[in-house]
Amino acid sequence: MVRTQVTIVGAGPAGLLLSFLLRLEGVDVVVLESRSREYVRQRMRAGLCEQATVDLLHELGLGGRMAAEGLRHEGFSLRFDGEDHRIALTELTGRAVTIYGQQEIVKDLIDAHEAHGWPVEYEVSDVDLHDLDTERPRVTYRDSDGVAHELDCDAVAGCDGFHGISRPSAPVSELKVFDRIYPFAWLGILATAQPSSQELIYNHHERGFGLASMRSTEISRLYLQVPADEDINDWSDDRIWAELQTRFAVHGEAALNEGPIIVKSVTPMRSFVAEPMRFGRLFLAGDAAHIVPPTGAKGMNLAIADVRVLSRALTELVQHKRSELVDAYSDICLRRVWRAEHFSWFMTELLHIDPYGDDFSRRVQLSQLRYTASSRAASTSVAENYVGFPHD
Ligand code: RFL
Ligand code: PHB
Repeated sequence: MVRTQVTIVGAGPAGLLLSFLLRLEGVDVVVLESRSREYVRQRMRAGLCEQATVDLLHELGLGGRMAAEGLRHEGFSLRFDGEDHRIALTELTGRAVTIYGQQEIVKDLIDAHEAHGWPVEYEVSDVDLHDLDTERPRVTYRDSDGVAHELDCDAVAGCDGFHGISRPSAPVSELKVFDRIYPFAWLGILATAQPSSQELIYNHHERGFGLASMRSTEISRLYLQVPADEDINDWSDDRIWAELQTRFAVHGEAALNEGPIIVKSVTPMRSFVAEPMRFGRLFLAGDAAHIVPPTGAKGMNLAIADVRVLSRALTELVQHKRSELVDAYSDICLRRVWRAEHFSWFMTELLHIDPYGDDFSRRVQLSQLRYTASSRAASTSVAENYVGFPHD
């Protein structure tokens, strides 16, 4: 049995940032990750960082590459009826967002760990959590060679994403779950093609929603609304480009630059919250506790906000034996989580075509789009939520 203070399950953005913050405070940490180092560094996910996320990474000395390679965006476009309506984020809120891939943040965090000599255990299996309702929980697992280990700790941070083992380790009766499954998914591609616009385009079209994002001035990241059970094999590259050009057309003209597709995948859409984000000495953070549909670009930003609160709470608990902050952890985080849940749901409903919608829902949707685009009050509300709220 090995003694540590905090066991972190999962080395995505939540787990790695929590490990970084706790280790800066001198807390003893073990990080367990089921995937390989290479897989974690390459996994393609989010792209958009809120101002508070960017500020935090700079504060921690982790923002060097982001400052050089990230793209600061001061607005985005709502496109419907083939016309663009700019949401002037910075003019309306004084803040901006930054395009910088989640896997770049993950790489920066892994590089920082390695520079400090802080280990992460990759390719572990059979992670199991025990005695979570006591002050000395235990974690058992097998390392990459299949050798069994046992950790004795003060707290476990469940940062293992939506499909991890942490949330299901709490008794079903202790967590209340809220969720919504949408009748559509996103087909996402990464293409070697210059973005056709300097800003993101959220495009509402009668054939379905589309999003034109980017990873750099040379790489486009594009998404299409497709049915929930869509098979990626039904989408040849030609079919994807044809559908994108139809949905993004301006006055009937093709409006996107095309290029070779490097990656394509289908992502289901859901909203999900587990309350509270704690059971005994198990603390859930990031996607392990909540999921938002990607339309609001909130998932990774929420994960980062959670672990910022959690790192302070766990430091107080394990270094100073004070439990006020761990007791407040779930309530503090859930306020931000539910704001993001509402905004992500709102943006999803605003922009997608509901296959079960009727003429009434279509008319009110179009009215809300026009109102969002034309009213300063409505666009300010969207902009304020989109750039995100300051950390507590
Ligand atoms: P992650 O990233 O899923 O990391 C969890 C880690 O835990 C590991 N793991 C385990 N390890 C040990 N034992 C087990 N039993 C384990 N089970 C799992 C996994 O291998 C993994 O390494 O969760 P985390 O850290 O909470 O981070 C959350 C974000 O990844 C997620 O919210 C975002 O990607 C969501 N998201 C977006 N968020 C934004 O803020 N802005 C965006 O622009 C944005 N766009 C998106 C997105 C997510 C998308 N997809 C693919 C779901 C766009 C898309 C298409
Ligand atoms: C992305 O670039 O992957 C991205 C950007 C904005 C979103 C979702 C995804 O709302």
